[in-house]
Amino acid sequence: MGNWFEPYKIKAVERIPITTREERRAALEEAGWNTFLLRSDQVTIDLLTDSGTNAMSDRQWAAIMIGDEAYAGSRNFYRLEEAVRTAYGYEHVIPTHQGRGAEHIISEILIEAGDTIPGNMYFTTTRLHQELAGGIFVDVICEEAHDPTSRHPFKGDVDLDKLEKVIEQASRVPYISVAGTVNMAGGQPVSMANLRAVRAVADRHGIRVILDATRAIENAYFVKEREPGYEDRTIAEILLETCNLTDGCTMSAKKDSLVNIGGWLGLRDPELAAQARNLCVVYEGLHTYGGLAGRDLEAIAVGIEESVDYHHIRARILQVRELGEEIEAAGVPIVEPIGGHAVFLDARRIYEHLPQDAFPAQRLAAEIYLDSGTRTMERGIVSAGRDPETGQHRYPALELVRITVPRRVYTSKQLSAVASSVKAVHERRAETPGLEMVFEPTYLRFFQARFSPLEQR
Ligand code: P71
Repeated sequence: MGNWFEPYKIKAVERIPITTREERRAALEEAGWNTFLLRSDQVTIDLLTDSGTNAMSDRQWAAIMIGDEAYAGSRNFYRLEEAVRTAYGYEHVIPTHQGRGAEHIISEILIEAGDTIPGNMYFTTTRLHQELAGGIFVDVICEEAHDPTSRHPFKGDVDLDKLEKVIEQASRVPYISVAGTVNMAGGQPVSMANLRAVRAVADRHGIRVILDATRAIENAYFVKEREPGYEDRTIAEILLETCNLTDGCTMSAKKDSLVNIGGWLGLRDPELAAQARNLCVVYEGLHTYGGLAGRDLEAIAVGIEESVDYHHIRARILQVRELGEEIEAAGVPIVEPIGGHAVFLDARRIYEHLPQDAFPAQRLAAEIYLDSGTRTMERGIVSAGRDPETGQHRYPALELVRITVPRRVYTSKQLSAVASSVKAVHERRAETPGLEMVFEPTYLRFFQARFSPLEQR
């Protein structure tokens, strides 16, 4: 791995709450055993997500002060547009309040009832917007992605045979949905070679490719690290090459771009862009602010510039990897290889005695919180939701807990403490029962579902 260290120094700090086990038990009961329902004041180390939880730089805080809060035509919008054109290469930029705002707009524009959208594994909000627009998402990710033990270097790759078959059988495919890195597969990258092949398939069938660029910079780091021919290319070059293979992208700036809120839709086709700007005013706000303040737009622009810095992205990826290696060294089963934004615990193998409908990953996330006040996230059967056709649970192959690392926020010493906690929870695995779901909301149930613990069988 080589020596790495954080390429920054810390100018402001925030006190974190230290709690007792009794307090955490009470908090968990109150939260229905769902880490999404905990208050952050009850959380010591918050590894729920890397989304919007980043630490901004002094330059970004300075950018906040030059926010131009004009309703229309804010100068910060043009600054963001320029930053996106330079780094991502899309001519048309439509700001949105966050990633799902962009997903909503692109889905509504491109998808007609009965359409099929193939993609390299679902993401919760992405798929939901595709479904709400009348489409059906079909997973065409490579088989290795469903196997937590496979060490394939690019587990985000599309299985080209699956893709061809889906296209052949579909009545219409408006676009191929490609993400890099693939969140639900464990933050796994897609290779440039695979992306080029996907582009070729799309061209042959006259289909668009829409990228989920949310963590495309993390993807670029893996490409530089692992893909022959890319060792000497810069992160910026790889990012641009990635985007050049696509017709547009949705972006949650809350991840790669080192901000706390924001997103955008990038497009090349001026006709589509005009439609998107029009829907933007319906759902988000005028097309030069998209639900964001001018200061937010400026902070994203600066964040984009900082995010392609090699030393930044290297430290980011290697900090996550170090956490994963420490957990793995304790004998805890994790998803291999360690992904870009998070370490994923394999709850299926940890709680071998629990059936999937006893929500093993949900329980594991709760146990880690009880042990140390560390908040993580379920990424398994609860997240997968129900099949809209049959109303039955979807049973995903991966039943995981995600330990997600915000950018520039926690020290490696803090992450080491998290690794020790995971080890302690793992040692108690045999005596841990599952959960029962006692409240289930209609949409994206993982956010608000409530559970109660099952008695030991
Ligand atoms: C993450 C999130 C935020 C989240 C979303 C849903 C459930 C739990 C947490 C958001 C993503 C993402 C990808 C690949 C689009 C979005 C939506 N991820 N694509 O991982 O990871 O962006 O949150 O800005 O609307 O915790 P948005």
